[in-house]
Amino acid sequence: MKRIILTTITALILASCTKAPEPIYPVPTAEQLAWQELETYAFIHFGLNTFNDLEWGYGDTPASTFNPENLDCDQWAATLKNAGMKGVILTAKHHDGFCLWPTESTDYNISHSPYNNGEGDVVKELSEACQRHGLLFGIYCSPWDRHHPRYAFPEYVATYHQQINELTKNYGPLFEFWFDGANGGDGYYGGANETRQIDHNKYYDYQRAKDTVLSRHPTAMIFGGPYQTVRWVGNEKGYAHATNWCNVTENGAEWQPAEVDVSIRPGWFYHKNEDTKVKTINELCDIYYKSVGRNANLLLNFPVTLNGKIHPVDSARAVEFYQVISNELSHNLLADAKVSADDERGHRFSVSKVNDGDPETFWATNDDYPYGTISFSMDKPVTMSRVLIQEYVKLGQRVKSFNLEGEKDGKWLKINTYDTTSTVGYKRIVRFDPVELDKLIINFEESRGPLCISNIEAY
Ligand code: FUL
Repeated sequence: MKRIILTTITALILASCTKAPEPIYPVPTAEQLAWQELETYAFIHFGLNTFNDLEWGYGDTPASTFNPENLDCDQWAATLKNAGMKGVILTAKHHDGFCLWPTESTDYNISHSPYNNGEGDVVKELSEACQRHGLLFGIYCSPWDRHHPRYAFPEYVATYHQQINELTKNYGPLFEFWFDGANGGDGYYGGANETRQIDHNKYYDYQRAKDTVLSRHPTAMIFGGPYQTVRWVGNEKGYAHATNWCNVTENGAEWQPAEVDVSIRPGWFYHKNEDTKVKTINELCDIYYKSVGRNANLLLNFPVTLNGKIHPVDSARAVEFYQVISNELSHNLLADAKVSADDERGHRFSVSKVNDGDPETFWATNDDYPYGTISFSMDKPVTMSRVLIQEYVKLGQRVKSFNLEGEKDGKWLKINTYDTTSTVGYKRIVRFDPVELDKLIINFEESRGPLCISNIEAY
């Protein structure tokens, strides 16, 4: 008896010492991973364009036209919070050059507008509202400046860095800094009214900009420019590609997760004639599944209106969208299922780790087994239409393709998903027509190395 106990204990110790798979590079930094876990946050486009029915102000619109009558950043923050957003990024300065804070770098700013008798500071108001409502705060400060007389010359670069300096110094913690990719072209430029071109990778001194941001906000992500830590998904329509690697390309050297930026209306800024064009719940849900469900973050834009509030239609739509998604993904049908797999890397990485609710544990296969089949047996049949999978990406993104099958009363079924079943990454959600099953089978067909799967859910 004693010997049996000892042998069992030794076996358990050996099993728990099994080594984790070697990482497959690149892997995320802790900050990038924390950012990926945010999943959804908001954009606010607001500025002179709002008051002049423009998307890209030329840079000559008078500062006096900025005049929101009932600006209410608490209304923005409360709305966004109710829409499940984890943070908000504000256009502190758009391409027209107008600054929403009383900067010392240019007169073209809010203190020369009638708002609050020239005493206003929208960046401050929003950053404080975010703190009150438990939202993270981020800043968009356009590198391109169609107002500044010395844009494209060295003087403007100094002005731009002064702006970055003020914005990173005076408005509390930032979770993301946005360097927009639109650069150079025609503009007012202090009355020159001409076209100016620059080499954006060189002209702005992005190295210094990155150092300024990160020295004060070490956990912030940088969007855009040559030192970005997160990347543009490549369109403004609200979807990530069906095959979406965080390593940019499958063998890319750097971890750069994608951000999907899209507006709840056709435009980024408010236009009255778009009041009837707010995206529908179905469109917003589809955007969610094609962004968050495809291993990307969703940056959903709200164009604040002329009265300084998020429009009631946009606000109701966003909150309802959040409720629909939360309902769809509220009751995990696999939580109590019995799990088995055709390969497992010892006890520490056993298959039961995929539904233990702990993101730090994961099921791993052996080094010579870069694939695997996992099955979930339910006590009684359940109807499902979504499967959610997460890789343990601290060891790299691995899965290249998978497929879904099921069983009902011993009869095999193929599950045809609407969404492609290729890469997984931090999170993948695939949709299909509701199907009743007593067993769900996931075949991971191809992977860059042994599987490391931390979580699987079904709804
Ligand atoms: C683009 C800009 O040109 C648009 O106006 C908007 O700000 C969008 C988020 O990025 O590059």
